[in-house]
Parts: sequence; C-alpha cells; structure tokens
Amino acid sequence: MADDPTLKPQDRAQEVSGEWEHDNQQWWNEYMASADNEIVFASDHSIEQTQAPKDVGPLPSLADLQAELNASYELDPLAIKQFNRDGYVKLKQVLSPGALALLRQEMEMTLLADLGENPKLDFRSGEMMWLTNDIFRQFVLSPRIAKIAAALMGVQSVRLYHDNALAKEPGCGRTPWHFDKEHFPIASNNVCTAWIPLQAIPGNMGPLAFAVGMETYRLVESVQSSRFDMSYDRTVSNIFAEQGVDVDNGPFGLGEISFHHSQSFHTAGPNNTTESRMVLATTYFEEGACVIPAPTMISGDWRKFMPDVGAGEPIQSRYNPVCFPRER
Ligand SMILES: O=C(O)CCC(=O)C(=O)O
Repeated sequence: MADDPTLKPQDRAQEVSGEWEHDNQQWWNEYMASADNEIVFASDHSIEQTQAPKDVGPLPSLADLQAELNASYELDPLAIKQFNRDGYVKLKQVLSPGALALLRQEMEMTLLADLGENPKLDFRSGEMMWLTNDIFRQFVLSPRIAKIAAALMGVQSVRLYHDNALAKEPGCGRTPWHFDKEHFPIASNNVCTAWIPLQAIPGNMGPLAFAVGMETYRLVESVQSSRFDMSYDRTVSNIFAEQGVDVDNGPFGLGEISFHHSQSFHTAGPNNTTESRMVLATTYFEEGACVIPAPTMISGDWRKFMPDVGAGEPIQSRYNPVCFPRER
C-alpha cells in the first residue's frame, strides 16, 4: 500500500496512523529509501577531513573498559548551555580509541552473525545487543555516557529506551531529515540520544548533521509525515534553506560523540568512502516518563524496546534499566 502511486497526499498522511508490523531492519530499509539524495546544504561545514588512525594499539581488557565507561566525564557547563540552545552538542575525547576499536570489532562480528556475510543492505542495523553481549552492555549502560545525558537534560535519573547499531555502508545515500520526538513514543520532553561513532567520521562518510536551534523544529511542524516517500525530506530541506537555518555537518574526530535532544532536527550525508560508517546510538529518557497515548507506525518497533508496557503507562520494563545513577 505504501508504494501505491495512486495514493493522494492525505491518504499517505493517514497511513502512518497504524502500528509498524515489521522488524527494525525493515524499518531502516524503508526509512533510508525516503531520503532525497539530491539535497545539498547551503552551508557546508564538512570540508575538513578527519582520518581514523589505523593502529590504535592493544585493545583494552573488559576490566579496563569497565573502568573507562564508569568514570565521570568532565562536562563543561558551556556544553549544557549549547545543548539547550542548539538542541545538540558534540563532545570531544569522551571515549578512548581502544574502547571504540573493541566495540567496532564486536559490532562487525554481531552484524555478520545476525545478517550474514553479504546481506545486500546499504544500512545494516541491530538493536538490543546489550542483552546478549558483554561489551555492548558496558557501553549501552555506561554511567559515564548516561550521566552526561542526564546533566544535559537537567534531570536526576535516566533510563535506556534502546540501543541501535548503525552501519552505513559505502555507497549508502543520505539519512532523511527527521526529529526523534516523532519516532519515540515517549511522553516527555527529556529524551536524548548519544550518537557514538566507532571510527572518525570525515565529511564524506556521512557524519550526523544538525539543524542548529532547539526550536528549529517549529519551522516544519506543519509538514505532514508520509509513509515513506521523499516528500517529507525534500520539503523540510527546502524550508530550512529558505529560512537560512544553519546546518552543522562537520566531521567527528575519534572519541568525539554527539548528544541530540529528541526535538533536534538531524540528517546525515551519504557514505562516499570505502569504509563502513559504524555508530552506536543509545537513547535515554527521564525516569518516570510514560508511553504516549497512541503510538503510530513511525514509532517503529517500540513494543520490542519496552515489553509489556502499554500506551499511556510508565516505561519501566526490564529492557529499560536506570543507567544513571547506576542501579546496584
Ligand atoms: O546514523 C544515522 O544516519 C541516523 C541516526 C539517527 O538519526 C539517530 O541516531 O537519531
């Protein structure tokens, strides 16, 4: 039905009101196909290139990894200001090259085991890896990362919504413009995602790019979501260009990670390198938040991320542990 060319725009808008009936990989497949690959930004910050060092030295032991991911990061108060003003912040040197290399190796093995040698996917994805893999578990439940999320949002305690392994393969096109508030069925304004690159991301590898401004989403609030054609991406992009919205599509250095608020509009460029762009994205929400009254199919596979939690209920399932302060 989604591909029926005879559908009128209003029918397409109504289509998103049902729930998503497929898995998370299928969601990403359809989602990436809704990107308009003709879009370029008026302001391009991607010129600077960042090369990943190839030799990161010996990989850390599990105990060393644990120590790194438990230790507090010294968060500059200016970063909190920037997050609340711009809707996102990029923080340098949050994680060591060794820790990232270890997770990259693990992610590659996990995706290979789950999707096979040649899955013919431009964008491989995985989720809930922390349940079965100790190294993922250290990262996804990391007090170091969750504490930053809590401080940026100004809340005492955060729970995990979900983890996402995101492997944008060489040749994969843009990630469409979106904001996560529309995708996450969480009735709270305190939701953010840590986007953790597992290698440096130069401008031509598709760094996550942000429309600057916590309130920028208001410019495109009335644009109807469509399941899933390119019209939404194109319309949002046109409005941002017309309104002179600055887009930060700068590269990520090794160890640099970003945090974006669920109101932050973001996109990502194509991967025009020969290397897979591997990222772990973990989403946190304020303790006490509930599911929205009526999730739609653009909420994706949400029931999987919070089993036995119904619409309108507090999100406290076994898959949504408190990550900060760490439960003992
Ligand atoms: O990795 C990407 O290209 C998109 C990821 C994203 O939109 C997110 O983590 O919120």
